[in-house]
Amino acid sequence: MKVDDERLFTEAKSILEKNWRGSNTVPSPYLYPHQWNWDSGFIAIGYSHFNQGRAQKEILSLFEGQWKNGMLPHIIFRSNGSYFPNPEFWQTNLSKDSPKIKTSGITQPPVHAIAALYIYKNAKNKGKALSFLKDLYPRIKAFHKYLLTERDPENSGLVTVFHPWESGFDNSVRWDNALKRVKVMDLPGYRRVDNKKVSSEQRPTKESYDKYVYLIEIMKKHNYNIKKIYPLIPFKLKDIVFSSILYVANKSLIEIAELIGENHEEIDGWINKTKDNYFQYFCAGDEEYRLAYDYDVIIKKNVIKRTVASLIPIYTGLLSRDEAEGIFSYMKHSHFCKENCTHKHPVVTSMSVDEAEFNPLNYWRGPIWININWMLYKGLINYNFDEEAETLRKAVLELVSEHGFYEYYNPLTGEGLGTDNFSWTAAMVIDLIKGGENGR
Ligand code: 9WN
Repeated sequence: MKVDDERLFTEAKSILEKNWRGSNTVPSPYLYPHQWNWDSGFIAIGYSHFNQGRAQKEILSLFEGQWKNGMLPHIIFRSNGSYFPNPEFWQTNLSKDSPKIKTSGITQPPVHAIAALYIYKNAKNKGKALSFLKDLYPRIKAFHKYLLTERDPENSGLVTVFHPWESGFDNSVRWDNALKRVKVMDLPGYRRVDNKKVSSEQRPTKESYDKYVYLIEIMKKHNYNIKKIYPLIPFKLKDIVFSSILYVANKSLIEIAELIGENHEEIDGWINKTKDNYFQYFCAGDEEYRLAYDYDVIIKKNVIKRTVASLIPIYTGLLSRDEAEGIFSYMKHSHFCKENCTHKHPVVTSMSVDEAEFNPLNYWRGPIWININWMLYKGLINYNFDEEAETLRKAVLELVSEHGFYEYYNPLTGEGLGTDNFSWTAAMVIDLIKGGENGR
């Protein structure tokens, strides 16, 4: 199918325009009427191609929610739009570190340095972009420092998540075993909104939500004090995607430091620490596929489930060419659509179609997500797999062009799932059309 890039770009742009709320962009007006952490990073990458001012504002407004300990929360509440859990549920005023503005009490993957560098590279007004970087740099650095200290008492350079929502891959099979160990007690009453807005077969189960809520209750009980939470929370994993993004973000932060004349020794130290431990923690000796897996800090074991997270190391550039080739061949034989597909776009699914739990409709348990495919695309480019990268790029654009700007897609049919008019899908499409940083 031939995609009309101009038409797709105009549509994507109009979705971001519609979802813009004066200082930030909602991920989707219907399902997510507030500001989300990693969404804003991806969204800013989209804006960097046509509206420098908005791109900068998107990131700066997000950092208005930063906590005094450096934590950047996963949600900034910006309207009365209905969403559960709402600020009354989070009660972040229990923490001495929370800001005045209403936020959630957990974080999400740090794509902001990557986005900020993008904004600079694509900026028409380099002077303004430099002031933006100067303003933002200490705040991003404080966030990364929080992740590499409070969220890494093991001093590994890899981040521990306390809650599936922190990973951004909420109900992924990656978290199933760890969640089995979470025994819910004294759960407060709560009312979900998500499964009234989107068909519940596409959303996490009640059992998952009970655990999500219970984990937050533990954090509240300890006033969101990480030092108290760390030893006792029953869900604690070194997240391979989160840690990979942080590694790439630290590389961007070094480039930013150089642009604004800051010393980056401390960041060099972080990068080296991540490099030294990445393989030890994430590569579980999977002889058959040589994939990488999250590490469960409590049972000191890897989570051997074949999901798209296992392919994300290609995004870091930490792999040898041989290892990257291994990832790529796996990507082809087990994650791409197979014979039973009615749609033929070779776009990567969130979970291997060969895993028993694969479900084409349910959220992070099978469907295709565009931001993740974007990371894989960037990884392929890094290793000069140009032809393969182009195949993936075209496939993503075809999928969206045929089926619309959805939150996720059924890999068997291409049908859009979750909410429509989804901002990061639009933003990633813009970047794939416009050719990345510096039009690459
Ligand atoms: C909880 C906003 C967010 C994304 C996450 C995605 C989904 C929220 C939810 O939506 O999570 O944070 O209510 O399901 O899983 O990655 O940031 O788009």
